[in-house]
Amino acid sequence: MKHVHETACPMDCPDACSLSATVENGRVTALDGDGRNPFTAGFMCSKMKRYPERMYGADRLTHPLIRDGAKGSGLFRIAEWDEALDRVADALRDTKARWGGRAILPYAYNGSNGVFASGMVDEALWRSLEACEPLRTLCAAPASGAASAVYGKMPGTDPSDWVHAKTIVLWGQNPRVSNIHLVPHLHAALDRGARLVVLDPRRTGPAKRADLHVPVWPGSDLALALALIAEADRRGRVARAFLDAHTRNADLLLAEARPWTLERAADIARVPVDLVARLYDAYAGEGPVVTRVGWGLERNRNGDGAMAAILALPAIFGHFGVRGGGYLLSQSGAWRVDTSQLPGVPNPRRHVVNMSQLGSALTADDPKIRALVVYDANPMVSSPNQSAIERGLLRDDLFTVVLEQVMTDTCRFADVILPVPTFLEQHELHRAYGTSILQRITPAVPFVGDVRPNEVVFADVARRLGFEGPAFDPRPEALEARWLSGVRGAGPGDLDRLKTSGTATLSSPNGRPPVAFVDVFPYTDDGRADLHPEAWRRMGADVFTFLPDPGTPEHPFAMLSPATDTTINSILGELQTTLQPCHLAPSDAARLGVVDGDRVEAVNDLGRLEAVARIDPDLRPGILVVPKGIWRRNCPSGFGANAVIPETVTPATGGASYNDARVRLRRLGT
Ligand SMILES: Nc1nc2c(c(=O)[nH]1)N[C@H]1C(S)=C(S)[C@@H](COP(=O)(O)OP(=O)(O)OC[C@H]3O[C@@H](n4cnc5c(=O)[nH]c(N)nc54)[C@H](O)[C@@H]3O)O[C@H]1N2
Ligand SMILES: Nc1nc2c(c(=O)[nH]1)N[C@H]1C(S)=C(S)[C@@H](COP(=O)(O)OP(=O)(O)OC[C@H]3O[C@@H](n4cnc5c(=O)[nH]c(N)nc54)[C@H](O)[C@@H]3O)O[C@H]1N2
Ligand SMILES: [Mo]
Repeated sequence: MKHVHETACPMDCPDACSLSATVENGRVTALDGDGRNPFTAGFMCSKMKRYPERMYGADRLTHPLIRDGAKGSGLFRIAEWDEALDRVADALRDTKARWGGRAILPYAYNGSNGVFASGMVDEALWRSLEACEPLRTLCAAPASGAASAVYGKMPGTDPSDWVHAKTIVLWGQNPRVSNIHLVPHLHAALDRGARLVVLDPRRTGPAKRADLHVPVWPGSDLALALALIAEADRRGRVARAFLDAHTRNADLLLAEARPWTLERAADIARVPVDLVARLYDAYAGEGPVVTRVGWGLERNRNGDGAMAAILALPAIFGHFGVRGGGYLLSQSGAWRVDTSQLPGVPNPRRHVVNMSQLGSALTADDPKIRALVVYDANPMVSSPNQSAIERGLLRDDLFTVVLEQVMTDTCRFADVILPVPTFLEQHELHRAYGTSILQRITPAVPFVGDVRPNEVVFADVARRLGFEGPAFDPRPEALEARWLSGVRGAGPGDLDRLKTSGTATLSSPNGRPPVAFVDVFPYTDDGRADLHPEAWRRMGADVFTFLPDPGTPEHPFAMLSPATDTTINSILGELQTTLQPCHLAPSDAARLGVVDGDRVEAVNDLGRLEAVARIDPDLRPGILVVPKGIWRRNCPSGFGANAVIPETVTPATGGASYNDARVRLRRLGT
């Protein structure tokens, strides 16, 4: 028996492919792209082709497990659900009774899943217990915070409009890897004569095709953006009429930028000044100009200010108001969803824990975390300061439960592991962030093993603790209805299509994607863009003051850990067989006596990692690349990029600063 099941990919990726799953005798045997999502248009990435191997692989979790050996030993015994759930409920009840809700830490990111996987039943439980509130800063905190503060997260320039652009700026993004369905739109524009500008420390694929590649030193984007703004001001190139009509606080931003010259920014970015002058010309020249703002530039101490200043550029230069001009960051705000109200559940003020500082949270005394609930996350691999996290997870007085699909590096430290289904076995609703598409996900096959979705697990735990009511209803139809009732941005009939076809996109009155400042205006209170965000000033966050490079003579190398095309964060990392690489520039390799394939170590005060040296002509001297998401089994000393990544965060949004890792590099041998 063979049939095809229509579904959608919920990975943490802008694209959100619509997929068809081939099902033979109750098993998914293949995944293919299909055409229901016009953006992904029938093709899918190669990494997700391997998802069935993950689903049925040796690491798949199919039964609840209870620790049966020392902490971290990885020894477990199979248990019935009732026993496992009783343990979890007892631990939460006891912790709350003895130490208060502040001793319970839920640790959840988005897990590469849909909207049911977090923020729904789980959130009702945490509010009821007055548990710690995790601040979701592992990714996109500066991006999302700046997009909200400046434009209220209005929709950006739709990729299908890029063909109209004269200049495309890819700023801190590598779409060939992390957003492949953008590439055809990029090529279509280039084929029509558009110019391409890339700002990236690495010579990425698009950088090789670019008319201008600015190989910025990591963390210097704030300086560059402020210098562009100041230069526009000095040369009278500021779009004054637009600023007066549509923005607030532009003069504050101009004043903030004034001390920055192109020379000073070039110095900070460690690039020749003529490259910065050409960057200025690209912004000041003929439009439409569209900036694709990526996430690479936010992952450092200056991330908040860099994001806000770059987002201000289309306003300063007057790039809005035309098809193909403006910016594209995340479209996640397009539907204007607010699901913060949970029916019948109080919303007390809770102790906030920044997820990028888990190591500190688990080793602190006030509050001392006694119960940790990890779901939709793999902190042993993905979160900063890996050694501190390991020390915390090894504490004998910490009870840890992990809800997972596969035996991740984090699971090995659990007291209880609760197995959950993958998107091919489950009901979900997924909202894309590269376009506005919503897609309903239904099970392609029955559960693999004795697994239960997050929402069912949290409802079961809540019931054991005496919490009940509509907010704890885990049925997919109830969750979908509740989520959809929070949508504020849908046009007439937009959501009806979800019911009939399982997908929905935002429509615009003329049937074409909205043009900013023509069809849509900032979703801020007054409909204006706030170029020097008041929200941040009120917090006292000084985001536009450039913080200097954290490198020292002892730790001079800047280590980046970007996405690769074989994993999504750490997902699918279990299928990898190659050892962790560390890419370095040929001149650095020659100086250190390193040849390709040598064993090297990167060290700083936080920790050390070992890797296989890869000489990379696309890197400038002084930069190392160790990809994110590598599992311990592929790390020669058991430590990955996050072993040397600090817990320092950005001033306004608390964003992780992965690319602030500074290390020294040493050859260990062949
Ligand atoms: N295949 C694949 N796709 C993915 C993911 C994945 O893991 N694998 N992850 C998904 C997720 S969760 C996200 S958030 C997105 C991320 O997607 P991207 O925005 O592409 O983010 P990164 O890969 O972190 O970095 C992008 C680029 O920024 C550069 N960069 C690093 N530091 C700086 C800097 O200071 N300034 C500038 N200008 N550039 C810098 C890096 O060299 C890199 O080429 O991709 C999503 N898509
Ligand atoms: N060094 C370094 N580290 C980074 C980054 C970097 O640039 N450099 N960038 C980071 C970025 S962009 C991001 S977004 C974060 C991601 O941080 P995390 O979300 O912690 O990392 P993932 O590897 O995506 O882990 C998600 C886990 O959720 C599980 N999962 C999927 N669906 C479900 C579900 O329905 N229920 C449950 N219970 N679990 C589920 C998956 O199996 C997977 O193990 O990591 C960041 N880590
Ligand atoms: Mo991310």
